[in-house]
Parts: sequence; C-alpha cells; structure tokens
Amino acid sequence: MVRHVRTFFVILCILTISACKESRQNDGAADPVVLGYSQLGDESTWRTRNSFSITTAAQKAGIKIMFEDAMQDQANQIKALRSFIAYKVDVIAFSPLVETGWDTVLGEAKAAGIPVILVDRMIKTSDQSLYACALCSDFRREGRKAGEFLVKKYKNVSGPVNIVELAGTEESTPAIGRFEGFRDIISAHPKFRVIFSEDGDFMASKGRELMNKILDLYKPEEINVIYSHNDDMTFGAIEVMQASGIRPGKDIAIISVDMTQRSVDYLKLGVVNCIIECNPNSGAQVMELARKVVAGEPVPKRTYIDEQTFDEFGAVGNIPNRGY
Ligand code: GYE
Repeated sequence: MVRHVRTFFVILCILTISACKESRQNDGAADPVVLGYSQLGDESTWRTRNSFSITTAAQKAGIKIMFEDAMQDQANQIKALRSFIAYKVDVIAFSPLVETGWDTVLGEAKAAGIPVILVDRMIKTSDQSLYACALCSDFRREGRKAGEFLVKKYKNVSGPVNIVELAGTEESTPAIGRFEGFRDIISAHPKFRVIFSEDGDFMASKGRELMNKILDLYKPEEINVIYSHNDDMTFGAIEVMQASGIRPGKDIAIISVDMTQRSVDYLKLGVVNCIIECNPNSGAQVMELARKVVAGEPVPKRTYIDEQTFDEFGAVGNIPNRGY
C-alpha cells in the first residue's frame, strides 16, 4: 500500500514537472532546473531537518525537485537514482547511505550526461569523475573534537577511563569518521579504553537497545563515558539510564554529535557534557551547487560545512534556538 502511494507520488511529481516544463517552453521562459534528490531515510532528527532544508531551499531557488526517501536501504537509493536518469533530470544529488556500491549506477548517470552532487556523506570510488562535487561535514574532525573533550575532562585523572561507543550506521562516512577521529586523539592516552563499540544505526530505538545490552554486560560504575555518534541514539540511551537510576552527565559522562535542540537543553541541564555540532541546513548550498553544475560553472570538488562544539567548560546559556 505504502509502495503504491509512493509510486503514485513519484508519477504525480513527474507529470507535474513535465507539465511545468512544457508550459515554460510554451511561454518562452527558461526551463526550471530539475533536480532528482535521493535522501537515505528518516532515521534521525538531523535527517528530518536536512530533508526539510533541502526541499524548502529547492522551492525558494525555483528548482523543481523530485525527492525520494530510501528508508535506509541502498537498493531503494539505487532504484531512485535510476528513475532520475530515466526521467533525464538536469542534476542528481544524493546522500549515500554507505560508502561503497555506487560505481555502476553513477557510471549510468555519467553516460547519460547527468552531473551528480554528493550531499552529507561520501562514497569510496577509484573514479572521481563519477561525481561533480561533494558537500559534507568533516566527520573525522568531529571525532577528534570528541576525543579532545575527553583529554580535557580527564586531564587530572590517571584512569582507566572506560568508554562505551554507540556508533552510527556501519560503513557510512559519519560513523567511519567519528570512530577514526576519536581514536586519532585518545590513542595517545593509554588510560582511555573503549570497552564497547557497536552499530546503533543512528536511531533512538537502537540507542535504547544498545544501552540495555551495555547495562547487561557492565555495572554502571564500570562505565565512565558514553560517546554517541548521534543525538537520537543518545536520547534512547539516556531514557534507559534514567529508568535504571543512573544520572546521565554525572554518573556517566556523555558526548553526543548533531546538536539538536533537545541535546542543547540537556547540555544546559548537565545531562549531556559535550555536544559536537553537525549541521543539517545544507539546502541553500546544495541548490547553489546544483545551479552551477547545470550551468557548467566550476565548483569545488569538496566543500565542508561550518560546525562548532559546545561543552560543559564553556558558556552554554546563549546558544541560539536550533529550531529542530
Ligand atoms: O549525524 C545522524 C544522521 O549523515 C551526518 O546521519 C549524518 C548523520 C547524522 O542519521 O543523525
């Protein structure tokens, strides 16, 4: 049923865009740019905001968008990319769920002369000509910031400092970068020990599951720190901790990535100790890149989004409302 509704929606989208293109041609005005956008899913607060940013920015920029949600399934994303190619959109943008497995479909886009923009996550490929440009966060840097916070927080503690890690979707760029960047820093300090690290797919439900598992494996006093690759998993873990009488932020320190409003509120309350921003508001930049690649203008191969870190050592009172 859901599938039928989605198919209907895509067809409706195509018809609307075709009608629009024709009417534009008839009145002699320039065609609007048509962008095929494959979002990887709706797994987190970050992602919902990112989809909102993309779709509203398209509307504002006068770009016709065909927006498809792949529901965290790479096969769905590949199917969406193929439908965009069949439709002959002017440009494709997508957030790749994982890094590998894109060469064939991107080769098809290239053969059809459709430029591709990577948004949010990267791909691993030996052929860099398969995409025009990429706009994403510096995930390794985010991981390093998490490590730097711990170095600062535990500078007068001899250790061991036991860390449990709630990791993001396996093989995805943010999970890889946040994992590796963190270790870039803590590996220089043997007192830091990651005693648990598992994939929670960036979802609150899995954060809950993982935290229950962790508390089956360890006594709360054996855990010093939770390093969570995103806020939603953090929220799930916090709920489990609170239900078990553990005081998050006090009995166990928490580092979380994304910086949604709820995590800012938690930082202010001392429930979370450090938040690393990951900015989902990339819509306007995506539309600008889309216009440029369609016009054949030069674009940087890779653009990083600006981001900040806030922790218990700084002033947190004036953090502006995030809006999501
Ligand atoms: O941090 C997480 C989301 O790829 C940067 O994916 C994104 C991550 C984000 O599910 O909340």
